[in-house]
Amino acid sequence: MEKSLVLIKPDAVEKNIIGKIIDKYEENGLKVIALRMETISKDFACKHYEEHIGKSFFDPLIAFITKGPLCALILEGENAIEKIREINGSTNPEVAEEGTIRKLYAANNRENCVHASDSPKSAEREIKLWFGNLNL
Ligand code: FUP
Repeated sequence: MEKSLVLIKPDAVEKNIIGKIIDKYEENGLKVIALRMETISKDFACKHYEEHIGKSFFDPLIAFITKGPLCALILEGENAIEKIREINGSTNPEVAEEGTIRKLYAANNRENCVHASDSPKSAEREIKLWFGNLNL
C-alpha cells in the first residue's frame, strides 16, 4: 500500500469544505491514517515548499499557506500518489478536469484547496516532515 501527504489548504478550511474534500478521497478507496490541523509558521512552510524557493510565486505562496489553519493528512491506498493527484486535478482550476477538487472548489492557481505529494520520493520527505514523530 502506498502513502501520500495531502494538505487541505487554508482557503478550503475557510470555505468549510474539509469534509467534502476528505469524502472525495474516501469514496475513491483511500484511507486516512494520520491527520492534524494547525496554522504553520513561515519557516515550516519554506521547508514544505523548498523546491519552489526563488520562483516568482514563492513569497505569496508562503503568505497564503500560513494565513490560517490547514489540515495535513496521510492517505494510504493502492497507487495512492497518482490517484490523489487525479482526484485533486491540475494546479490551475481553469484547466482542471470536471469533477476534480480543484475544478469544483479552487479559486485560482494559488488558492487551490489541496496539495499532494507528486512522487514516492516527495511523499517520503513530506511524510517525515509533517509526521516524523509518528511510528507508522
Ligand atoms: P501542484 O503539485 O499541483 O500543487 O503544483 P506545483 O508543485 O507546481 O505548485 C505548488 C503550489 O505553488 C501550487 F499549489 C500553488 C503555487 N503556485 C502558484 O502560486 N503559482 C504558480 O504559477 C504555480 C504554483
